[in-house]
Formats: sequence, C-alpha cells, structure tokens
Amino acid sequence: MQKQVAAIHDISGFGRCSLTVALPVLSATGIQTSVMPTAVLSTHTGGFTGFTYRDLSDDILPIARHWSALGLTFDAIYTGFLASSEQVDLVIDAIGLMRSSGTVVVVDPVMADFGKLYTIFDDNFPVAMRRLCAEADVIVPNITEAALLAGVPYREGPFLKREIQDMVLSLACMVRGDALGVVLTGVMDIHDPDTIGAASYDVRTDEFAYDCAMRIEPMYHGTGDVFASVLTAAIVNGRTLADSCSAAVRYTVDSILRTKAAGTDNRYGVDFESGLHKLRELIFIDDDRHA
Ligand code: PXL
Repeated sequence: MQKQVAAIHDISGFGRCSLTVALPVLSATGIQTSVMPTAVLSTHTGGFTGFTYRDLSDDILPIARHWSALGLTFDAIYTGFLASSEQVDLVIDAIGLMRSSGTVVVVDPVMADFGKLYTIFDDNFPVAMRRLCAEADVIVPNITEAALLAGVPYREGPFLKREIQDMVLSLACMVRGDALGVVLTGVMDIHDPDTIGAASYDVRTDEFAYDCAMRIEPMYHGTGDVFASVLTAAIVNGRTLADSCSAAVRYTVDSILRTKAAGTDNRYGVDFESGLHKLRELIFIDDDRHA
C-alpha cells in the first residue's frame, strides 16, 4: 500500500524551504503527502526583509479534526518550522488527533543556527519545542538547536567522537519512550575538521553512525529542510535510521554542489529539484545492489 505522510510546515512562496521542499521530496519517493500549512509567507525569513506573513494557526486543529473524521491514518507526521510557542502547542494537539499506533513522528525543531536563536522567536520558544520533541519518534536538530533543547551552552566544535556520542545520547532522552532515534546535523569531527556531517543514534538497535562530507561555503538556506525531508522519506520507505541519514547527507551535499556551481544567491535555497529523478534510486541503493 502506498505510504502516507502528513507534512506540517509553513509555505514560504519563494526560497525553497519547508513545504516547497518537503512535498516534492516525499512525493518523488512515491509517498502520498498531505500538507497542513501553518502559515503562508512570500519568502522565508532568513535574509529577506519585507516578507508577507499570514498565520494559519486557527486552521491547525480544524484540519486535524477533519482528517481524523475521515479516518485518515499516516505512516509518518513530519513537522518543521513553526511560528510561535502557541503554534507548537496546537501542533502537539493535532499530532494527538492524527497519530495511530504505527505513525512515526519526525520533528525537525527549526529555531536556530550558528549559536543563535532566530530573531523571530522569543526565549521561551525552545521550551515549547522541547514539549514537541517529547512527542517525537525521531528528532533532527542541528547542534545549536540541540544545545537550546538541552539548555546547555552552544559549542561550535569540532568535537571528539565521544563528545558527539554524548550529545546524541542526551538528545535520546528527550524523545518518546519507544522512539526510533535521533539525528544531529552540522557536526564537525575533530579528526576531520574540513568536513561536516550528521550523527545518528538508533535507540532500538543501540547503534551510532556518523556520515560526513566536505564542508562547502557559503551556507545555503533550506539545506536543513532538504536533509530532514530526505531522511523522513527514507525512514518511511523502510530504511534504517543510519541508511536514511546517509542518503540525506548525500542528497543534501549534491544539491549544495549544484547550487554552488550555478552561483545562486544563498538565500534562494539549493537546487534539490535537479536530483529528484534519482532520489528513489539513492534511497533504495542497497536494495538494488542486493536484488
Ligand atoms: O528553513 C527553515 C525555515 C522555514 N520556514 C521559514 C523560515 C525558515 C528558516 O528561517 O524562516 C518561514
């Protein structure tokens, strides 16, 4: 049966992030994707001024109730950027209405980068995000978000492998009791400081994995959404957490390289579109090899 995912993010009309990334990525891997837009903006908030913003918080619970009345069930619910603490709490209630026993809840706690909370959020926002993470089966913070969730000072790294494992283990305490695991992005390994990667910990198998690639400057907007969307697509398609994380690293890096070669403004997001026709192949790469 075709897999079903509900994606709960804003729509930033221009700038390749949130739903304009999640929907094409999930669809390209064969997943039927239902969208719950939490806000509509003309662009994302990272580096643009004068953007429009229409909050759709009042629609979140009515949409969830309607879907629930229709008897819809989801293999995964995937949340990303949320605009306020109040909206986070509405999304927690919506997840309560929409989840069933097999649903994997993937939470990307979008709120910060490079040691700083995004200016649109107040200091209480990380506490609300932590409440949402407690409902999650998988969380995908970057290292700044991980520090805010844990309430510890941000450190940029590079880190020792042991430190990376400790960070990932402390994140594993924040998710649901029978969670699948955690993925920490933007991690630099002290033994390989020209690279950047993602660490995963699969709670069910007690396995750590770390995948990295050359660090590419400048930082492009929306790469976290490309990463988390591919990760979610791979998990829903039955890959392990470690394999899903590797696919997400590969796909994100390839998208960044194409964008850098094209010389695109880094606020415009990355060219993830040109790789979509090969995404299924990337996710099922081991299956093809063993077929
Ligand atoms: O990429 C995350 C994101 C999504 N949506 C909006 C954003 C951001 C990050 O800044 O501003 C509106």
